[in-house]
This record gives sequence, C-alpha cells and structure tokens, in this order.
Amino acid sequence: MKPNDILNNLEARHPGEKEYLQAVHEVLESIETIYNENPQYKAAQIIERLVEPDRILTFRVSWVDDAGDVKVNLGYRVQFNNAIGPYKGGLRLHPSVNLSILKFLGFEQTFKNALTTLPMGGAKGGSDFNPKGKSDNEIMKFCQAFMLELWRIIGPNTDVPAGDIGTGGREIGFLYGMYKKLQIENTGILTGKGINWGGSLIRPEATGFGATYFTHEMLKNNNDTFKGKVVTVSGFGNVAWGVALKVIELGGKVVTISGPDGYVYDKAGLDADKIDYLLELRASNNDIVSPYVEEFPEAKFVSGKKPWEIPCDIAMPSAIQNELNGEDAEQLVANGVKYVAEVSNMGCTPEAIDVFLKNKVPFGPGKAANAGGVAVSGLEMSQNAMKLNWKREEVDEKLLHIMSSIHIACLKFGTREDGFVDYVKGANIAGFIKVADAMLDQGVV
Ligand code: 2IT
Repeated sequence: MKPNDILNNLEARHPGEKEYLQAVHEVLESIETIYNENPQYKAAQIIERLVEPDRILTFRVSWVDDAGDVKVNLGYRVQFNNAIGPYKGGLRLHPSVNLSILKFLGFEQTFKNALTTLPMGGAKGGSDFNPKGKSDNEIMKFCQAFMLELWRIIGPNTDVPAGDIGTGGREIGFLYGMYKKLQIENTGILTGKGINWGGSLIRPEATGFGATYFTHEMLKNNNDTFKGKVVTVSGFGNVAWGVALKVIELGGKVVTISGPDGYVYDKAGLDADKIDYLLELRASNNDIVSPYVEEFPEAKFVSGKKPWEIPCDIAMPSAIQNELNGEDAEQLVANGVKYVAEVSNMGCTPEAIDVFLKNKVPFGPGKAANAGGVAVSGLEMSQNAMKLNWKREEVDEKLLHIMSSIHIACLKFGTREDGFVDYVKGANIAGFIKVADAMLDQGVV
C-alpha cells in the first residue's frame, strides 16, 4: 500500500473533500508499515473498502420558523463501517456541516469506537442547520422534521445516533420524541437521553471526563500529575465543561475558554461557580463567551483570537476540527507546553501535530483522547438493553477503565525505540487492526 496512491484515487473520486482526505491521510501514514507486513489486508482490499463509507443518506429537512417562514436545510447520515457493531456516532448541527466533514468524522469514529473496546461501528450525521439564536420551538420543529427522514435507517441494533456540536440533551429529547411517535417503541435508539427516560449518568460530562482521564494517563506515563498544571482549553460546548470540572478536581488550573467571538483568559482559573455561570450562558443558546468578563471582571476577554497564545503546561483544544494550526503549535512549544490532548475531533492540523512530535511533546489525538463520550454512549446502550440503570460511580469507574485501556493500546503500538510515545500512530494502528481483522473474518461484503 502506498498512501499517496490511495489518496490520489480518493481525491479523484471525491474532489475538494479536504477534511475527509486529511483524516484518511493521517491514518494511512500511521498504518503503512503494518499494512504492508500483513498481505492478507491487501488481498482483501481492506484499505480500499475501509476508506469509503458503507452508505450515505442525504435528505431535505423542511420546517417552519416562529415567524411562519418555511426553512429548508440539508440532513445527512453517513454510515461508515459496521464491522464490529451497529453504526454509532453523533449528529452535528452547525452551519459548516457538509459531506467532507461528516465523512471525516465517520471515518475517525470507526477507529475511535474500536478503541473503546465496546462493540460499536462508526457513523456520523447532522445538518447545516444553525441552532444559534433559535427558540426552543424552532429547535423542536427542526429536530422533528430531521427525524421524519432519519428514522427509516436507524434502530437499536442498526445505527444509534447521539449528540455532537449543536446537539445536546434538549435536541436528543426532541429527536427521540419523534422517533417514538413513528416507530411506536421505546428503545435505546439514541444515546445522551434524559436520565428519566433511558439516559446514562455521566454521559453529559463523559467526553470531557474521559479526555482528562486519558491526559492523566499521559502524565502518569511521565511520572507527572495534573497538580499545579496550567491548562488552556478552547470552546465551551458539550465537552469543555467536563474537562474543566475534572482538571480542577485533579489539581490543575483551567485558565481559558473560548467561543466564536474570542477567548477569555482567567488567570485565577475556573471554579465550580464560574462553570455554572457558563452552563447558564450556554443554555440560553448563546455560544459567545465575552459576557463572562462582565460577571467576573478579574478575567480578560481577547476578541477574535484563540487561546493558544497563553503560556500553559497542557493544551486541550475542545472546540472544532483544525482549530489549532502549525503557528499556534510553534507558539505553544515556545511557551513551554508539555502535553497536548485533542478533545475536539481532529482539533489540530497536520502541521501542528508535526510540530508537537518533532519537539517531543506527547500529543493525544482525538480518536483516543475524546473516546470517553462514545464509550459512555456504549454503556448507555448496554443499560438500555438490560433495562437497568447503573450508578454514577459504576459508570465513572468503567469510563476510567476504558480510557486507561485505550492508553495502554496506544503505548503498545506507538512507543518508539527511544521511549517517546507517538499516540497518533498507536491509536491509528490499534483501531485499524481491530476493524480490519473483523472485516477479514466477515468476508467481502
Ligand atoms: O465525536 C464523538 O465521539 C461524539 N460526538 C459522540 C458519539 C456518540 O455516539 O456518543
């Protein structure tokens, strides 16, 4: 296998899908050697099959806003690969959503889900609908119209969607309500459900908690801890608040958060009250963070910039893909960053990753570091199937165990001769082997 040949073919078929090609490129580079050492993969054309989604559903979503105007959005579900379990992955509601982004996310999800050790295949979906500034009623109308199409191809043993950017507990509720109406059944068809109707404890904070557990493992591997560490975080959506809570609990200090309007630098560090305030701000459908400094005047708001210029020990990008580029990485390294963990999917550009690896900064890629969210989704599916609810401590303990096993898998396949751990390589190889071997077992389908 020559990664460039595969990529050229892929680009010819899917011109301009840059995020998708970027995600495939990274995996191909990591697995090239192991792929070529195992001719059974080539014989079964595993890579050629694995880089194309199993199927894609595209649909029109028509709904009526509060002013009585008819709105039209595009909806998608990319069912990427179900070699190891039902398709599983979130629904992103964001104006940037297009097929390139959903295919990159579905591809990443396939390996991430394999790393969790749970039986879940990979998928992603969503819409170019922008939830920002919409009323609850408009969100409900959109979600209902979206599910009117999506319900045909999902099911508790087929495809189980969940949240992602723009899709949280409220949206999952509206989507579930319509699914139940259409299918007349209460099953674990979505994850991230409300606690009173089939949801799992810890799911809302699982991505952030899991990423912090993973980073903790990276620290431990260097005989280090979170105690006294300064942590920069971007975003303040579904995942950043879980990171902030857990980092504080482990003794670190989170000094930044960000939104599309810029970032907040709070030198004293976030605390429980500040996090509560931010959650209230977010619940009002507002993802801008500038109001923070009115409430907490000791903090500083920096308009239109990203938090990577603030000196820190650990950087945890938690907003969106490609939010940290080569220049940002250079600046972080110059300021003495010691660890980086992607909480967002593909949060760092390839140039940024190169800078970290060249400077021997341990770098945890999203598919390993942020797998805690989908892992607890998998635990929600188990609880639904058993018609049982586990206690908070039980779910948290399982999450911790899963994150530590992902870290062990990364060490196994990513440790270099000099002892430095290339987590990108480790995660890609571990995820790939699991999916590829399942595909081999199941024949050419
Ligand atoms: O990127 C992700 O892993 C998610 N958005 C969570 C997916 C899930 O099924 O919980």
